[in-house]
Amino acid sequence: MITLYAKATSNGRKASIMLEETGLSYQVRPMALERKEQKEAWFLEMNPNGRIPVITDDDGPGGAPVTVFESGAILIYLAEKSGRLLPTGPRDRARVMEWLFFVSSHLTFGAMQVHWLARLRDAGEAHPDLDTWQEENARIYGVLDQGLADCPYLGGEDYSIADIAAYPWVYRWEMQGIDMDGVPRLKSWFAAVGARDAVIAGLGVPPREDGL
Ligand SMILES: N[C@@H](CCC(=O)N[C@@H](CS)C(=O)NCC(=O)O)C(=O)O
Repeated sequence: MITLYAKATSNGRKASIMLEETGLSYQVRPMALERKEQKEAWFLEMNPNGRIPVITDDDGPGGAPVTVFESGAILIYLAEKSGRLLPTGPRDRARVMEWLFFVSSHLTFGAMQVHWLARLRDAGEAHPDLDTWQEENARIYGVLDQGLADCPYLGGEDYSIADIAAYPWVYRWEMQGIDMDGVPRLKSWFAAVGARDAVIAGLGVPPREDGL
């Protein structure tokens, strides 16, 4: 059995959407980030970085249990375990990997800065770096839009783990102050990916009280 330790945040949702897409059997251990459960010793043993998501798989490689942290590593692990959403041909695989790594570094970090700084602003503690990170995040959205210039998905012709990595961050475009009309290809991609049953289901795992 796979156990997902997560909250329905942008990084947590990468893992929950992927689990829903693969149809692998899993259970969820909701994490109370506001109570800093992710910094407790038992959790740090699984992820020394003290952040969600983490998965454990009782039936890992060779039938032995395994723990995986970092959302990008979880996507690759689940793709390889299920044989889904990561091409095996070197050319197609390289394209998926380049967008997965772009999203895992640039989008994940840039959008996260905007989320943190926008929350501070909303709490009345405006931070001078917010404008800089919003500008950088808007640039990253432009790169994603360019990546969709000649194909419907970030990894090429087929939906893949690169799209799953990006979707939960783009899902919060409004909070990030993004003008989606300025990135029309990404806007169409966002509608298509968001219509998938597994994406709709994964966004709600584990359920959030605030409905975000
Ligand atoms: N690079 C990590 C980032 C994980 C991350 O930042 N998770 C956030 C939730 S979206 C978290 O656990 N925050 C709680 C904390 O920072 O203590 C990944 O991709 O998994």
